[in-house]
Amino acid sequence: MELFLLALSAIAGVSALDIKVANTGGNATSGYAYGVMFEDINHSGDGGIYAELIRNRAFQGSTVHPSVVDPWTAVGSAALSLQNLSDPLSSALPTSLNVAASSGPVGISNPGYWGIEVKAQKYTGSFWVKGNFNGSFSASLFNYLSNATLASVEVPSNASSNDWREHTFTLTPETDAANVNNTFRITYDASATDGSLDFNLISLFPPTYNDRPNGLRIDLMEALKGLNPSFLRFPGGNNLEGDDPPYYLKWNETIGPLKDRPGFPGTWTYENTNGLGLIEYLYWCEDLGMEPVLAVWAGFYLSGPAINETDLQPYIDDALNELEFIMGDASTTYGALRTSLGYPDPWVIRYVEVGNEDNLGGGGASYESYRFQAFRDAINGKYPNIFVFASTVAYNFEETEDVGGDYHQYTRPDYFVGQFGFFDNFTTGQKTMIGEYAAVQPNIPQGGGVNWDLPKFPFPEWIGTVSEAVFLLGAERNADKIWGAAYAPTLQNLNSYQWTPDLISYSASSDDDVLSTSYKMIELFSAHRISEVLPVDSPDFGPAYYVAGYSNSSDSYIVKAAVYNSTEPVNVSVAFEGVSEGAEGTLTVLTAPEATSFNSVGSDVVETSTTSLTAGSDGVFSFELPDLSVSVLEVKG
Ligand SMILES: *[C@@H]1O[C@H](CO)[C@@H](O)[C@H](O)[C@H]1NC(C)=O
Ligand SMILES: *[C@@H]1O[C@H](CO)[C@@H](O)[C@H](O)[C@H]1NC(C)=O
Ligand SMILES: *[C@@H]1O[C@H](CO)[C@@H](O)[C@H](O)[C@H]1NC(C)=O
Ligand SMILES: *[C@@H]1O[C@H](CO)[C@@H](O)[C@H](O)[C@H]1NC(C)=O
Ligand SMILES: *[C@@H]1O[C@H](CO)[C@@H](O)[C@H](O)[C@H]1NC(C)=O
Ligand SMILES: *[C@@H]1O[C@H](CO)[C@@H](O)[C@H](O)[C@H]1NC(C)=O
Ligand SMILES: *[C@@H]1O[C@H](CO)[C@@H](O)[C@H](O)[C@H]1NC(C)=O
Ligand SMILES: *[C@@H]1O[C@H](CO)[C@@H](O)[C@H](O)[C@H]1NC(C)=O
Ligand SMILES: *[C@@H]1O[C@H](CO)[C@@H](O)[C@H](O)[C@H]1NC(C)=O
Ligand SMILES: *[C@@H]1O[C@H](CO)[C@@H](O)[C@H](O)[C@H]1NC(C)=O
Ligand SMILES: *[C@@H]1O[C@H](CO)[C@@H](O)[C@H](O)[C@H]1NC(C)=O
Ligand SMILES: CC(=O)N[C@H]1CO[C@H](CO)[C@@H](O)[C@@H]1O
Repeated sequence: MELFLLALSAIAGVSALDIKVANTGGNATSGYAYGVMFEDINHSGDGGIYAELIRNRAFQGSTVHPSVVDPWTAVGSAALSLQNLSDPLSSALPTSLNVAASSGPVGISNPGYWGIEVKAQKYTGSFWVKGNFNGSFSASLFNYLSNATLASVEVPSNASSNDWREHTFTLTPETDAANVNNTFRITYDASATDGSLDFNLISLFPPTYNDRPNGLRIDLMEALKGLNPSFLRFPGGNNLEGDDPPYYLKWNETIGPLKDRPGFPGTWTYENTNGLGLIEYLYWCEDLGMEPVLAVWAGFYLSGPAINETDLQPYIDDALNELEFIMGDASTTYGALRTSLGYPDPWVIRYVEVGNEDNLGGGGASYESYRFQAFRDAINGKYPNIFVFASTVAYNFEETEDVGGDYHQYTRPDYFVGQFGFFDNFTTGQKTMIGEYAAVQPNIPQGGGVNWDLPKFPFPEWIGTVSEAVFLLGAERNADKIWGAAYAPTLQNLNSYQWTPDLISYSASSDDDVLSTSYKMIELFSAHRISEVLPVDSPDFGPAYYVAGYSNSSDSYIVKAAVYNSTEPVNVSVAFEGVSEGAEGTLTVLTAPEATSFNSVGSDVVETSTTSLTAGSDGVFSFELPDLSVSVLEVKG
């Protein structure tokens, strides 16, 4: 490659960075992707982005998490108990709630996922009931601090002791409630019953993103949209794998009517409803313009054991069935199933990950020797255009050149910065994604990586965010090999979580969403996509780290940078080949008051400065970048 050389006068200052960016000779990227990683951790799905407001709506349970009545409580003198009726609502939902009372106004009350946000908007609800009742149910939203009924609707009973009957209703409060200390209630006059009624699958949805039935929470979808994400990796994560036989995330149990979804014990201490299922994930991708990156179960539970090679075929077939369900037309068995569920148009899958972190927990030997290869061969045998990749970069598979991997890193800021050059030695054939990364603990004098026995940051901290930026720049410089990156975990319900730090935190109130410092950094980088990484004359990294490139979507030159561990501001001069004196550029710089600053409910510490710059003689842009800053310079081509 021919480098463009330019004489620059040396700039005074301890830290200086002079770079000259060529306009040819770079590597095209595959549109380096900032994406989203998802699994149901921290009530990310149930009680998170899945908009269902009722917690424990169908009394789902397992040997791991037996069914419970909690958090339902009785209204009036009713006695609540769980029962497995001989004629359940469905085989998937065998357990229901018996409400016994002989007289008076009685019923059941649910506090939602640590509150229910009530606004002047339309709520859509339903419940199933069995038993004799001549009268009307009352469905209502109730504030338990003021005892005010916020909205109420009469639902004429169609109940019968012969079979389960679904009742549907809408509720439209006239005003926004003052707080989320609200419950949803169903009440009725017990004297018009035979002494008890059985309830199941009691559901209430607010408006959802793009008005999807069984859809997603609007504020959290908008937060994700702000990241301009390219892909969604789902449905896990550890949650895909399951802890112990026979429980893992079975795609076929996450489709169809909610009454046919049994749920399962996820790996993060609670029973998943499976309301957020395969179709919902695909609409999520569609609605945010994200490429689906589908992880399939690879024959390994987190606790071990791996499925033996001779027993693996049914699971491989199952992955093929899943792909046929998503992509097949109505003439195929599973394409016909999808069509019968009301989704005639197939989706397209181009990326499949085999399992999750299969180097951990004792699954490595079987993964390397037969599991990965068997899934990949079968999937590519039927779908040659799908990029099937491994869940780790730990192994040399037989055909090293063709095998892509998934690199995960949770570490400390200094360690991340030390990894700036980590991807330089990867090969283009490896085509790696960074499926999970986060700075999770503060630096320690002796250096080194994470210590899982010690506490983690409660929220992403600024020094960690800057270190992640350095790491991402090291990856983006190698964007011909590293095709995308996703922070993890993405979502956290502040009222019940297992893991910190997280990218976006929230509670029942959409006013309290926390977009972390790392969110702000990714938002900036993701808004400036590089389609070609351009060579830089005399690269010199640290304390300023950077990547330079061209964006064909905005026809502009871009330099993304992060400054870490500098004792004073770095004087930067950037010249772009072909850009001359007087050219206009925009510099956006993110900083925070302290290395330890973090965003929390109601507080955003990230300061954004946007400056217009004009190229001086020889097309040089000169500016200063402070320590612990993240920045983007954009110059229209
Ligand atoms: C219902 O059946 C499940 C599965 O057999 C069992 O674990 C549970 O204890 C039963 N619940 C009740 C209330 O009988
Ligand atoms: C109101 O709801 C919030 C959020 O769930 C909770 O933290 C708080 O304790 C509740 N207040 C009362 C008085 O129940
Ligand atoms: C709400 O009702 C409960 C139970 O009847 C009562 O104890 C409480 O004082 C009431 N609160 C208000 C604000 O009226
Ligand atoms: C009552 O239930 C029966 C049996 O499921 C159904 O055919 C009928 O349409 C229902 N009526 C109403 C008003 O929902
Ligand atoms: C409901 O009404 C029907 C017909 O009027 C009557 O036969 C039945 O006994 C009533 N059931 C109850 C629980 O009141
Ligand atoms: C879903 O598929 C798995 C694996 O093939 C199977 O074990 C399970 O029984 C299926 N579930 C249902 C409800 O058919
Ligand atoms: C794998 O095969 C061995 C030997 O036949 C057997 O002992 C073991 O139980 C099998 N493992 C599983 C998970 O089926
Ligand atoms: C940052 O500076 C500290 C203190 O001098 C040093 O211990 C650490 O190694 C430096 N980190 C990096 C990534 O350069
Ligand atoms: C990359 O490879 C070179 C040459 O083998 C080696 O010196 C260097 O340490 C490697 N870099 C990393 C980050 O592994
Ligand atoms: C931009 O470049 C990428 C490759 O880096 C290519 O895939 C894409 O088609 C290009 N887009 C346009 C509009 O030229
Ligand atoms: C382009 O890719 C090649 C091969 O991976 C690498 O040697 C070179 O440094 C890359 N160029 C840029 C500008 O990153
Ligand atoms: C750490 C933590 O908050 N874990 C909670 C996750 O959610 C489950 C179910 O709501 C709780 O039981 C855990 O305590």
